[in-house]
Amino acid sequence: MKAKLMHAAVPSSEITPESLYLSRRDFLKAAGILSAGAILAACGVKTPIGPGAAPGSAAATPALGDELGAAANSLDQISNYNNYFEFSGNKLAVASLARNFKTRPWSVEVGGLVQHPKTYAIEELLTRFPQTERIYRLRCVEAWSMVIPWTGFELGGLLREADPLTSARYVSFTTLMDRTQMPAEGSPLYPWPYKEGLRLDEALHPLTILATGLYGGALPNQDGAPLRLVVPWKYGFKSIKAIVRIELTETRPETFWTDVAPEQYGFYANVNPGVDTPHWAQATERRIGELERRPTLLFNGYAEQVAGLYAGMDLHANY
Ligand SMILES: Nc1nc2c(c(=O)[nH]1)N[C@H]1C(S)=C(S)[C@@H](COP(=O)(O)O)O[C@H]1N2
Ligand SMILES: [Mo]
Repeated sequence: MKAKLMHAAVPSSEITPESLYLSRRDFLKAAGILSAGAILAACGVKTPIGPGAAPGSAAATPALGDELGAAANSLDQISNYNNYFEFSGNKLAVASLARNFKTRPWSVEVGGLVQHPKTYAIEELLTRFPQTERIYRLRCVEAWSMVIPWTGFELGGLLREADPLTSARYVSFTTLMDRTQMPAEGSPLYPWPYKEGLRLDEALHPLTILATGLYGGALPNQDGAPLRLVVPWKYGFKSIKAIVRIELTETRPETFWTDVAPEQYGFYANVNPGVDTPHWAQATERRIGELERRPTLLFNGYAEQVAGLYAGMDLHANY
């Protein structure tokens, strides 16, 4: 029943059933076309070398997982447990409320402090920038997490095309404002539309992507279709959904949750087991589908790639 709900959200022609996706990958692996190492290298992640990592061993492991060996969450889990306050604060209700959300026509305005401001049709973004697969952990500040096989493209490619002026230091992102489709945007409790922001160097980091799909198929509406930011080393609220505007700015942009409760949601929001936030202890997390809690990793396990961005910064004061 859940699976039907989920598939209804995206035209079935655009969805690759999870089982088909996995078996196709097995085929590619067996044929030597795709190796776990190749996938990880594409993610900028070093493949572990050791007794368990002999060449060919990947083909014997059918499950899809992250570079730390954790299995990916199922499409059913990823598309039925969602934070998307424009539709509902109830994670289990978002999928059905977002079912008829219109993702076409869709355009994204790129502007602000750039040489080449431009409004892109979503189709152009999908064809112009190379789409890659990234299996990332998503860690919500509420202390739950998932492993998600995204399709998407590096935000850096788009920003380089826009060509930021030397005065540009931040990037701001804005979600669609449309009360007819997103009922909660009529609520006076929140400062709509949803906004997020990154420092320019964070936005240009190769791990930062704009996601356009999941499990080789289209991005379900509830996960932020047609275009959604993914910054895997930061709490999930930075990964803004249904983006319509990307703007380069000189000063730090206002962001939705920081505006709602600054003591709770910092601008940086780097995953950090050593810095508790007022409502949630952050040392451990619940991976959706697991019973035992697991330890939370500094920068969500991406420290090797991103810690350098914060050299010399006090991570407690700047959370
Ligand atoms: N526009 C918008 N983007 C959003 C949110 C939201 O409410 N509105 N929720 C954020 C939060 S808190 C999280 S944890 C992730 C959840 O992504 P998922 O539902 O695909 O797992 O989306 C983020 N992006
Ligand atoms: Mo979140």
